[in-house]
Amino acid sequence: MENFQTQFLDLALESQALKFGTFTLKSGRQSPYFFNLGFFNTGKLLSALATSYANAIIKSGLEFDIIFGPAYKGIPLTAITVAKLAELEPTKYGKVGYSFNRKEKKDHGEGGSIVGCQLAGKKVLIIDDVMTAGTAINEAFSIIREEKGEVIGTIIALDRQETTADSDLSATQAVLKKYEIPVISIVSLSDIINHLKDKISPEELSSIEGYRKQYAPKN
Ligand code: OMP
Repeated sequence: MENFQTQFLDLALESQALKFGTFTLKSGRQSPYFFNLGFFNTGKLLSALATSYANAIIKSGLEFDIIFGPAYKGIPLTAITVAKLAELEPTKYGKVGYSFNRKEKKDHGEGGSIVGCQLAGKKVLIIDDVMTAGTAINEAFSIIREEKGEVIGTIIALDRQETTADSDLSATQAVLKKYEIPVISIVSLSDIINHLKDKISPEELSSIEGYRKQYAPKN
């Protein structure tokens, strides 16, 4: 694992963004762990979070014009990540734009549902927090297509590596198959298990292992 990944996981534990217990997911599944990126809620944590996203993006080598953050949680994510990329590699990323959607269309002023850079004709990287079944990402795709942008990839903080409701593929594999674009992540469930296996209780570890097995992709 890279430094930015271990630092991210240590901060996730420290800030309690990563919790163990019993949680009901958006999909209705009962999960023994939950990752709430909203707990990265101070300047120090946001700066570290931005560094993690930026490093994962730099490592991926993806080329894009704009980072799009779907409302609401994606909005601060695009802002901090675009700023951090420009700080780390100004020549390559200094001109990358940021953009997000409004949940409700504005009918006065400049109107429209996109704030920041317009997406038409641009290569767009979507940024989001967690991918479980991929529902949130499908919505972002529709918005960008409507605006005539070209999605070239997705970056998320955590890939939970779970199968979607209607296939044997994980949500990230399903996105790759459906849209032919990569989903990159700062960390995955495997990274959580590898890095934290000595830091969490044997009971917590065994329920996470059991959950992983239950929803593991079939290939
Ligand atoms: P999908 O849209 O099904 O991929 O689920 C991802 C969304 O679920 C995230 O954007 C969160 O709103 C929420 N979520 C988390 O934030 N953390 C988790 O660990 C699990 C979920 C979830 O409900 O699956």
